[in-house]
Amino acid sequence: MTENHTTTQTGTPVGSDAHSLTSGQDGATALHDRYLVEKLAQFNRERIPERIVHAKGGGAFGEFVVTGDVSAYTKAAVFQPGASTRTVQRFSSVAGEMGSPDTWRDVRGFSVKFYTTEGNYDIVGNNTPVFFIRDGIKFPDFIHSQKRLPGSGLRDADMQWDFWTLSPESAHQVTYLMGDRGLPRSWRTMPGYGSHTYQWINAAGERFWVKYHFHALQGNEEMQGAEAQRIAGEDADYYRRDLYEAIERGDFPAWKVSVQVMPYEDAKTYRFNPFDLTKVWPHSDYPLIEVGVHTLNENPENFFAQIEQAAFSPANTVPGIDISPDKMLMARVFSYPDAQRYRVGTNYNELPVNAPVAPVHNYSQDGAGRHGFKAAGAPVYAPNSFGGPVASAEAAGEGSWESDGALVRSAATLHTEDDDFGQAGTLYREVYDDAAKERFLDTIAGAVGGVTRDDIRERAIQYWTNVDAELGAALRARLEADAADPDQAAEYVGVAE
Ligand code: HDE
Repeated sequence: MTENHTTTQTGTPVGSDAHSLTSGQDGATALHDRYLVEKLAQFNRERIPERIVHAKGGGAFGEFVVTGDVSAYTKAAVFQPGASTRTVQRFSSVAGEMGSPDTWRDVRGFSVKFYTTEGNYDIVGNNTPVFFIRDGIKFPDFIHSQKRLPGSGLRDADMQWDFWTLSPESAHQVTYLMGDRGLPRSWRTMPGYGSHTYQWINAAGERFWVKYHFHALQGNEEMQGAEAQRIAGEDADYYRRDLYEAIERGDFPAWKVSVQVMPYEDAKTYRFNPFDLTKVWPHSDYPLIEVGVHTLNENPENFFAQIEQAAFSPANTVPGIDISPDKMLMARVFSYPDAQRYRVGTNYNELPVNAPVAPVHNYSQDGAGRHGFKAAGAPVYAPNSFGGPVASAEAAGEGSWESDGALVRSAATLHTEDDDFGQAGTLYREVYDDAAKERFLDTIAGAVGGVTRDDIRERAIQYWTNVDAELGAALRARLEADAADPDQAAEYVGVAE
């Protein structure tokens, strides 16, 4: 028997990959053809549930090299001068299913797992610095409104705009989505953000609030609606192919990583609530500080094993980095490990793509698909007198903050400039140039034009009026003109597909 003979899953040689075992050439198939049964059974189980959001994506391995000195703000080994750390990154679209076209208008996911010496650190962000909502309790409703109608299974502009206009905190993110950021040219030419505010802790125990920014060294490039529409039909895997081919030819994409750092005490009096994910911190308030460069330099050998099963989580933090009182972030640190246990399996962290390079010591054990195990005499409980691992007092105090006291269900704020539309208006007026403003009007006119219910359409016009009064008036005029002459109406590419 040579090395290259087909075997069963248990290693015994098989007789044929072409012919089932039958009683005579035209007879019934024998149930005891266990290779046939095994082959069909394995095949039926090839799929795991696709991610409920961010199902379509791609990724690669890379390296993060520190180029700045942020040791005054964090003691995390991964960010100390001279450190370099292996990583895996996954990019994604949010709303579309696993086979959906890469170039549908959408926000894009930007997840990086750093295999640090102190355990895995994951930044699971997007290509926009804000999000549609500010409390995780709304997330399933938001996603339902962007996915499909229960009856027809179709996406639907009415429910998208119904949710957005009834949740005005979405305006800032929708202004990004309907702008050029909604159609990147490639994953290589888009920025990434941690989006949330995180906490950094330095060696002296001092705390800071930080936001991460990844700027593509390739530059930012987008595409226009008509081109995106065409590509969606021609090559659904346009971004995935672009990344894979670039890395294959040695054209390694890289991002400069910077942070904004806010002193711990500033959070209480800053003009915006720094833990509200619908807000940015203007750079004039907190400038960017260089941390390092992240380069993707190695394609996966196996997409399923290394990218589909990659399990990212904002709960994966390391000493010197923790979460903040952002209600979205607190919901996410519960949700992601839960998603992985369901989607990949209880022991997902044992898979090579998810396993840390730092050793794992704790008293969890067993479960489906367990691979690693404790030595025969190792203690299986804590506390114990047998030299088992003990929790560290140093880790116990980290990542804390003062809370307001009583348990409440409200979002009252003391921050002076916390309204839903202000920063969206600033983005539209001050960041978009005239050409970008025109494209923006085209896009929202196309999108709102897909709304069939008059009350929702009217609310959408009001929503954009709240962002910018002139924009609202221009949108109303445009929708009226489009209604009078439907042939001239802009074709809308994207979320309302
Ligand atoms: Fe996610 N999100 N999300 N999300 N998200 C998932 O995790 C969730 C949010 C983001 O490349 C899921 O493994 C909740 C914000 C990315 O594998 C799930 C809330 C941001 C990815 C989940 C949010 C993101 C996900 C789907 C509200 C940007 C892809 C399966 C509290 C700052 C990760 C999975 C990858 C994936 C839940 C909000 C980014 C279900 C509950 C905000 C990039 O766990």
